[in-house]
Amino acid sequence: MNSGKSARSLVCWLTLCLLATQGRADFPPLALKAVSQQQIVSPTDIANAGDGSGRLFVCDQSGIVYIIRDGMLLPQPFLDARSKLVPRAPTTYLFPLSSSYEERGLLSIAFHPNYNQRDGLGQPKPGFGKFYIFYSAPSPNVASGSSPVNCRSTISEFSVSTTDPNTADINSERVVLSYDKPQANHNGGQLRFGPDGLLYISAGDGGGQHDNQDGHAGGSGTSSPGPSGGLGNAQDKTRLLGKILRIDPLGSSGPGGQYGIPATNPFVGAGGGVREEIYAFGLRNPWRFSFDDGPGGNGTMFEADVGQDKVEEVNIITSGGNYGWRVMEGTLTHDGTAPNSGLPLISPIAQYAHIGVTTGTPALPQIGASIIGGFVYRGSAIPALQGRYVFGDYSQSIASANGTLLGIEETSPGSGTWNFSKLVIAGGNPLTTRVYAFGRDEAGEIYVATKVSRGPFELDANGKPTGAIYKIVQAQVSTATLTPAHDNSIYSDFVNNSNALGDLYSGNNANSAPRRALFSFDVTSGLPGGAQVTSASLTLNLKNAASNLNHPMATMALYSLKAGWGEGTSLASGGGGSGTAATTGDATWIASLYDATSPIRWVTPGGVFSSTSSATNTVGTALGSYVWSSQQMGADVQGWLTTPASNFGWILVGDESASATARVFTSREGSASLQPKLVVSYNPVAPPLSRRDSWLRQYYPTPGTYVDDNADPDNDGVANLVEYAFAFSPLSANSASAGLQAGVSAAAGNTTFTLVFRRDPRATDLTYQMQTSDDLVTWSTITQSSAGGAPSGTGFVTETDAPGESPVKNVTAAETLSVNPRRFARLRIIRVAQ
Ligand SMILES: [Ca+2]
Ligand SMILES: [Ca+2]
Ligand SMILES: [Ca+2]
Repeated sequence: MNSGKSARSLVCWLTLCLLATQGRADFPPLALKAVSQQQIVSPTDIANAGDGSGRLFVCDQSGIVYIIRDGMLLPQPFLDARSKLVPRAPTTYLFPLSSSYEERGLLSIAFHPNYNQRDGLGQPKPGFGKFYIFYSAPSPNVASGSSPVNCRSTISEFSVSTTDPNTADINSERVVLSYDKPQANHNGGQLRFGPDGLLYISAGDGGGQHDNQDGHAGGSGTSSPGPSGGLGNAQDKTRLLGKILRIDPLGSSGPGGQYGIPATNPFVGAGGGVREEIYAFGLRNPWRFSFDDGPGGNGTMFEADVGQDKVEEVNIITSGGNYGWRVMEGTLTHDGTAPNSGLPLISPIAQYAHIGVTTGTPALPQIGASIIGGFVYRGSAIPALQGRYVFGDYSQSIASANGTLLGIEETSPGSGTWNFSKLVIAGGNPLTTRVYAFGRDEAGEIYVATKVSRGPFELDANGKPTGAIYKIVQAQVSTATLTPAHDNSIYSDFVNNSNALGDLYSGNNANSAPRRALFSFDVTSGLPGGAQVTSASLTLNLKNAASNLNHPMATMALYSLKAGWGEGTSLASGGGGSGTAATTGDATWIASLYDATSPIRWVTPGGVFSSTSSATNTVGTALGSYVWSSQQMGADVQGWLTTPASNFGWILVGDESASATARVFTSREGSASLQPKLVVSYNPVAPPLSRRDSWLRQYYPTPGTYVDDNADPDNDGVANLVEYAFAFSPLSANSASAGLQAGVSAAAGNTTFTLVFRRDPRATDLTYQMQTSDDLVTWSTITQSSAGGAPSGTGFVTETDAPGESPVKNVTAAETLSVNPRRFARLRIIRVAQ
């Protein structure tokens, strides 16, 4: 049964081995831009309607669907389905929603592909205005014998209001498909339409442990885990649990007539009570799945199956596939005596272990407790993320709030070998919150839903929701270039010599006596606190080379020093190849800190350093720059940042295998352009906020706060959008005339109408139009500025800095009125959401 699977397992483990050692290099550093905080308690799904509206729809586990539009959470929910769900305590329902840990609730939303589609005659296509939600309803059925009933997983259709696109009609519910579950956990709960236009549904195995308890096929008949050898719901194709289902929600051929069974479903006609809704099986808790259906994608279905107590797995789902649960957990055997209901058992493409679980050869990385499926990135804002699958882990343990963002990428398209990465995230990864779900906007950009609190109703100490929605954006990588804080040379044949203020020597002299060069860098002041170092390289300028004609290339290695050392004031005259008498505080071959009477000696003459090199380079005799660079050098710098007391720098050990291999490098005392340079890339930082976002945050610090462009909360007669355009405060009264003034001056034979308005060149999402009219009907634009650009137009006169308010400008426009002196003017502000 397992031979084929074992071979694939090995491949998989090798893949995961790569990830642990070299995986992260190909994923770009990312940052999380807050879209909503303190507004949603427990966000379980993020979806878009595919209708060009740019809106995100966010499910809250408690039963509410919110809309985020243009970076703001609309004050009215799209749908409040709380009354449909399993109720909270107190209630007469036997299994109320728990306030502490709860997997049931409103779990996802999906919009019909024809949500906004009309036919050639303008008539709505089937599915127009329809969307679907997955939620846990109270079941009307009662437990009988060993078949407990905890709740009823319910997939229902609703319709959007015909008059308000931001409101759904709660009374439009049509239950499409529903089924009972024996336990509260393992709901699956994802709904998504595939590239085939059909609705895919993930169903968990029913809950409990081992898929072998009460209510599970071949289970124990008790609430305790059952005996080994049971079939389990996930392998039982007569049950919907532990499956990916595929239906046509507009069809009627399925049981109950509220949905259709696609004729191409793999088990159509199988007979024997096999459910024809099944698309794939052998899954434990397929909490999240998605399709690689963006531009450039081939529609592959990625599913993340939450494991039991050892491993978490990513699967590529294929029609009719058996993913192994409860026989297998990932590539590990869970119950080797359990029957399967169809070979092969398909292995995951990637997996990781729970914290504290050592398994696999080589060992799987220990990431966390529950996998959270994400998306293959097909957006445009982060080119380096293109085609890579971004997902996450809920938290390192159920009790903690430290989820991790992860990624996998195929080594080459179609190779079937996937590298796994822990993503580099500005501010650190793991996060300080739980990862709960991912979503995608219409442009293909990816969002992550998080929460700090555990339960579906839990608030923080200030009574605020802890859920948040973040957009995943490209981080900015910063680099710092450091010159040595100290450098020096030591000489094996002149054990009390140094060359503190002279050149750096490394390698053997003509008598095969080694010299070595030492460097240290003040990374603590050269890099910001908390920086995450991504790479480091050291550039040295070769200014002279010994010439061993039989040994022209010298291998030179950097080792991290393990003891402090010094740089005094010694300066060898002439070539300095043997150094000169050390001064107090110099490093020498035998002393880390020379002192004529009481030197501090190295434990090992020649310097105490790591037994393995951090980087090597081959240095010939051609003068100029040589670069040492490696992942270990970055790790060294990171270690020095984290533990400054360990920062003793590196020693450069030359080729000590032959005579006359010495190389002479410019030291920190040399000219600036030739000094040793350590270039450190570090700490991806979040990109700066747009002017719009930074203006909003200044006055409304909570991301996602709804601010109506047309409102005037400070009653100064300036609407919020205009406050933004003028760089005013929306919360304190401004003088409207400071933003827009008009003047008339008469001169010989004509009249000049002068208009001055404020412009904020940072507001690249705005167009400013100064318009005039004779009749308040027909308006002409006489001066315009858009996207932060300089004003222009027939009436443009000049633009000056608003005094003391850089970079705000005052723009002057004017018209000369020779005939009809009646003239109206208006300033028009147009905003295009970015
Ligand atoms: Ca020096
Ligand atoms: Ca106002
Ligand atoms: Ca104001």
